[in-house]
Amino acid sequence: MAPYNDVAAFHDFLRRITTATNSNGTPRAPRILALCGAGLSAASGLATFRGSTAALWHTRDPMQLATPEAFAADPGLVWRFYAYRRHTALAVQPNAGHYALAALARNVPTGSFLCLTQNVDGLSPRANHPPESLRRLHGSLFDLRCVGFERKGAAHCDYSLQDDFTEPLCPALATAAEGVDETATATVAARSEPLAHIPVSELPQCPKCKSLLRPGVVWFGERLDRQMLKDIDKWVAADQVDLMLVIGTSAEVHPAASYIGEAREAGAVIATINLDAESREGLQNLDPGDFAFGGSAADLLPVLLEPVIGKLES
Ligand code: BJW
Repeated sequence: MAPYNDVAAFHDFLRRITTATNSNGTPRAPRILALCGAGLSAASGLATFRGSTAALWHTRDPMQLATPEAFAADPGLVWRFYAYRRHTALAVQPNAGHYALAALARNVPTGSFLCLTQNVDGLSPRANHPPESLRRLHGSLFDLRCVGFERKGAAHCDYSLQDDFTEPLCPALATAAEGVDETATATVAARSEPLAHIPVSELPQCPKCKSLLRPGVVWFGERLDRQMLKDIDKWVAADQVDLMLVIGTSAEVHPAASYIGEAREAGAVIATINLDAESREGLQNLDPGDFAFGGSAADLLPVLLEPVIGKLES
């Protein structure tokens, strides 16, 4: 058996699944699932959450800010963090990894490729990834919704807004990106000075009910969009999955990470593309026939997917 990091063997496998035929000789569409994480956007200059390229924001752990509890305790602080993230995401460009996945979606029959991204940075849509093959599991930095969205009864408010790229969202958040080097992952360097408190009255407000708006992302303990999860489950259950690409994710967060096991149960060969993929830990969960490519997703994806997408224009 070829070694796990044999690019030629991966190319052969990819050609085999994309040119397969049914027993009656008709073409059989491949079934490819991808799970992407922050590592996909690292080469664009965005920090990851965990691992060696992870970063702190004003000495705070992003994981302590990405919670409903943090927002309830200090919405101004959490909004500052997201204003900074919006600003940084808009200041960088999609990389060759985003473009390669978008090209894969365009070069296989409709419905053959489903790309699940945990990233909220909007770089896959900006690389023109066809929306019908992309599921944004954890929402988007550029979606907003009323805090009343989660409430029941009279306090419920259904206001939400997609793709709002306004900068700054309100005057109080104008300084959130101050002192930021817009191109490097090191930007969120620890800065220990206290941040000025922003009162709720100065934060983005719901135009419908005047409550607070919040970022349209999924925080810990929050439910992912139910319909989206149902659709993904339906896609996975529909037939054998040939290939699961696990790209730039620590695969620590569920339910996203659970799709790796589900794809394996549906017959998929797993191909991991991650800086750490060939470390001892990275190779631990490899089954015979799986692939693991250690390196940057931006460098590896265009090469690995070449049999289907051709050479990416640079
Ligand atoms: C490179 C690279 C390069 C670097 N090239 N690679 C089952 C078991 C245990 C726990 C749970 C479970 N089910 C649910 C839970 C609880 C919880 C959870 O998973 N906890 C775990 C941490 C233990 N899950 C939840 O709470 C979820 N909700 C839920 O399950 O609700 C259930 C419910 C039901 C009914 C009612 C109510 C609720 C929600 C999870 C939401 C996650 N949200 C965040 C924040 C989003 C907003 C924001 O961005 O601020 O999503 S957390 C954060 O982690 C973010 C990411 O999308 C996510 C994943 O991180 P990711 O992308 O993998 O990044 P990193 O940094 O971890 O990894 C980067 C990788 O890239 C590394 O491996 C590097 O090596 C690599 N890399 N450079 C390639 N150039």
